[in-house]
Amino acid sequence: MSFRPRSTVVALLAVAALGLSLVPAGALPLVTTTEQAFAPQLVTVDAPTRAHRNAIADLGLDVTEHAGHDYVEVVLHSAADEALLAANGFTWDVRIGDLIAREMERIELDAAFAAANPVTDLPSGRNAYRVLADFGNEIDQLAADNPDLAKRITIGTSVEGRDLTGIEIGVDVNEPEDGRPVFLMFGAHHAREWPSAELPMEFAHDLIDAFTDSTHPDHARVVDLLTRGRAIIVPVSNPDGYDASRTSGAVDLNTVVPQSLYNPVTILGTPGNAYKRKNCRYVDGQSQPAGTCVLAASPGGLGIGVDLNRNYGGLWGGPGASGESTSATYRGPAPFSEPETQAIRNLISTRQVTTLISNHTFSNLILRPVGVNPATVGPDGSPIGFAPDECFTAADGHDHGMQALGERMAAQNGYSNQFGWELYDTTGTTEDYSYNATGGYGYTFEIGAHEFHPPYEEVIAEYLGTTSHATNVDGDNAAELTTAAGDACEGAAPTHTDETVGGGNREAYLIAFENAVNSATHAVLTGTAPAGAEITVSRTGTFPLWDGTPFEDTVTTSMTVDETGEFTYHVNPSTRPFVDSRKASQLGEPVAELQATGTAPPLRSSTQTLVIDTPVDLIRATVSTSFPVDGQAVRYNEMHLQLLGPNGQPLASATEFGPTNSLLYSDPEGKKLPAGTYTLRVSNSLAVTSQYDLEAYAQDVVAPVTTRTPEMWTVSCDGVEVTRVLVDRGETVDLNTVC
Ligand code: 0X9
Ligand code: ZN
Repeated sequence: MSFRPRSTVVALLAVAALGLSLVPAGALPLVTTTEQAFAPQLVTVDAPTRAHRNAIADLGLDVTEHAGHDYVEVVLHSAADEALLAANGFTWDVRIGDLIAREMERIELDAAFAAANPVTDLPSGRNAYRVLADFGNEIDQLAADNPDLAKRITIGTSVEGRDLTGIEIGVDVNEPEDGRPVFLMFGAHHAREWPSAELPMEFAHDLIDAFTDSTHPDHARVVDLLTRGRAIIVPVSNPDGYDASRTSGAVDLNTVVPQSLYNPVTILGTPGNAYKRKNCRYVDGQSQPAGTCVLAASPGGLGIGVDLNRNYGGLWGGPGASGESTSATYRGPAPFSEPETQAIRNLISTRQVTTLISNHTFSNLILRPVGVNPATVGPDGSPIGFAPDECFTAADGHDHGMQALGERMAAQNGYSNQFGWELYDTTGTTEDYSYNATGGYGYTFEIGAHEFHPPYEEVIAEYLGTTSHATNVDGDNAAELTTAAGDACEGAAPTHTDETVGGGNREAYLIAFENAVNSATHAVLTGTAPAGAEITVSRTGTFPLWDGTPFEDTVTTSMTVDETGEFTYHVNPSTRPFVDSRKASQLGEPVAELQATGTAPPLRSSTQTLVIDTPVDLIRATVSTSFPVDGQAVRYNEMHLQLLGPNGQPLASATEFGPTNSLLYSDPEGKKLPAGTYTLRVSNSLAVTSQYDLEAYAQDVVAPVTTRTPEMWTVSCDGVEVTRVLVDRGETVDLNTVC
């Protein structure tokens, strides 16, 4: 591995800062001197396969989305992080050797930029990052200036009692709900990802400016959008964490105390939490006094809290989410254990959100469901598979699936359009939950090329599209992009091939909003009812957590019929995405199985046999290893797996590095695999332990129990159930006179 020693000056200052502690004595324990003296680093870890990247994330390290075909970037917050990486045999290069020093450099760059540019081309004209209070103040101002168009909404409160504030924008925003669909945007689930709050806030300004200014180039387009739909923007989803990261408390120390390399107050102030990721929950399930978070002992604020983007329901507790509370990806003690995710769940369950973007930083990516490798066998025994709406040929003959929409948005911001799982597995993320529970399209945007919060000038360029992107920042995700998304939607005509490209995230957001109001990509209910009647649609369904426990979600939304006595209700499809498609690929009881322990000495292999008496659809197998170090099970080893047919011919292999290797084999032409004796060969190519566990199953793909168990919306009028209706994506169903 290669280390670049971090600056001695900063190391000394960090130690000096201890003596000048701003933390009230006796509050919470301070971290040890060793941890304080370690400057957080951004390192590029050699990781040639996805399994390497998953393995690094599984160590509980703070893995970023910035990865290429052979590396992933990781934030090392402490000497312990560094030791853990080394102990597991990983090698790395240092990219930003001292994030604290970089933080101060950014502060200086931003101060110079702001001084030279009192006003910028952003819709708000801003020239520097906001602090938490700015968001609420601006939202209040926008609502006060545009009372019929914008209003403040408070969707809940955080662990430390801060408001979760949003802005709702649409024509006649204060009138009762009238059946228009919602485009929803979030920012700052992760504390340190400041641009992810800036861009949605700018989009709020942009929509209002374009609507109110008849000379604005997008005036007609935005009037149309805000007449046909509503935008809801929650710029800061993790206000406690954001505030801690941005200012280390209620005051922005960087504006109060002039910063310089020689100012230790700054070192203990903003940078102390500048790279915090999670929320501010100090002890699972317990409320805490405001201010606990910034005082908590945790290098870089990393250890404290729940990763809100692992805390959502539906497959909660699966791969890519840790059960260890100190991990960067701690999923929390239960799905929706955190008030921040509860509030977002409540919002998504009470409005018809047809398209959603959860903004993050960084890596220039547009990520879409699903979050785990589709070959992974899920809690119901079936492979997770692709999202059923990956491709969707609408009535206009064009492809309006999630892949195609991602592609159109990517043409604007220059990002790579890909699946969430392509870099590493995740479960419990916002868009996986919302898509599973509602069928509304959902994406994660990873804004920016290099850093969690780059100099502000880059934020402006990311919004306006003045950044020059090749395919993505290094061109380094291109290979993964073509393999995963390339041939997904063959046959459907591409949409909007004449669209101008390079319009930045503002244009990508507008395209997403247009998708949200486009009835070709959601569903519509029409009918008549007395003026003033309240029409409610509701659906309850379960989706398993990763351990198989059914987890219930209810969506209940309402609209009021206007004086015409006719209504048009834009809704998501009545059947949730995975309800049908997963049935088709359900696996039957094993016709043959093997559960064995074996040994394969270093650089040697060993074999086991699986005897199959009757032809079968598929064989799947998993080899796993673990070995103890200092009493702890360390799970990374290299056992490769190969499947050989009855005549000894190689059929499939799994050669990734990681705790497990899995393969799944079926006949390429869909024929049954013949009966016979199959061989599983386990090879040990990394000499740490010789013992392995092997499981193998031969199974048929069984037909669905019933041909179709679709879900229906239950429709009520003024609280009285009147009918149940089945409506698909792209369909309009006339309910006639409902009451
Ligand atoms: O890990 C996350 O929560 C997101 N990346 S970040 O660096 N901003 O933390 C990505 C979530 C969706 N991505 C995947 N499914 N991989
Ligand atoms: Zn994030």
